[in-house]
Amino acid sequence: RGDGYGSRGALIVLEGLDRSGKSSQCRMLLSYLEGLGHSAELWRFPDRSTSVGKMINEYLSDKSQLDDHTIHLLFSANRWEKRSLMETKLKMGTTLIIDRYSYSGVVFSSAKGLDFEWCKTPEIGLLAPDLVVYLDILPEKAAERAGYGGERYEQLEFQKKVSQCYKLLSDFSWEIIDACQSMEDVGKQIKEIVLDQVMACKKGKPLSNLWP
Ligand code: NYM
Ligand code: MG
Repeated sequence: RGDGYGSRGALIVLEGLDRSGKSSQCRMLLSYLEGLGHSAELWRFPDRSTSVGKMINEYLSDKSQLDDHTIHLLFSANRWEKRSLMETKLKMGTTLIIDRYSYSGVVFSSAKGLDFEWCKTPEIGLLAPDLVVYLDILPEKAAERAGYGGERYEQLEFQKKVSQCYKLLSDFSWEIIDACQSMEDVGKQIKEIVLDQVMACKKGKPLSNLWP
C-alpha cells in the first residue's frame, strides 16, 4: 500500500561465518517469498557496486591496505548509504532479505581486536532487522567447503575468532540454525520463521533502529 499503515515489508538478515551457506539460503528464500506473491528483494553487504563498496572490494581482495578502523567505518558507511532506500522499500511493502548486516561489521572488526562497543557505535540509527537468522557452523566445517580461502578473512584461525565474537553479540532474539544440515532442511526452517515475521510486519509491527 505504501501509506505506512500496517503494510510494510520485513527486514530479514542472514548472518554467519564465510561459507555457512547464507547466499544460497537468501536466494532460496527470495524465490519462496516471491512464489507466495510477496514483494521481496535480496540485498547484500558489503554492496560492492557503490564507490565505497569498490574500496571495500579492493581491500577484501588484498589490492589495498587500510587501517582497521578505517575499513570498519567504510563498511558502516556502505550501510548508511543504503539506509533511506531501505526504509522506502520497506514502507512500500517490500520485504528485504539481507545477506550480512551490522552484525558482520561488529564481529569481523572486533575479531581483529578493535573495541567491541566502539565497533557498534557507527551502526546506531541504522534500521533494526525484524529477524536475524544465524547459520551456525563450526569454523573447521566451513573451511572444508568449496570456494573457501579466496578473500581476506577467510582463514580458519581468524574465523574461529569471528565465531566467538558472533556468540558475544547474539542474543535470545536470534534464530540459530544448524548450518550442517542439508540445504533443504536449513531452508525449511528459515522459511517458517521468516513467513511469521513477514505476516507480523504486514499487520503493523513498527520499524525500529539499532541498537534495540
Ligand atoms: N565483512 C562484511 C566485514 O568485515 N564487515 C562488514 O560490515 C560486512 C558486511 O566482508 N568475510 C566481511 C565479511 C566477509 C567479507 O562478505 C565479504 P561476503 O558476504 O563474503 O561477500
Ligand atoms: Mg565471503
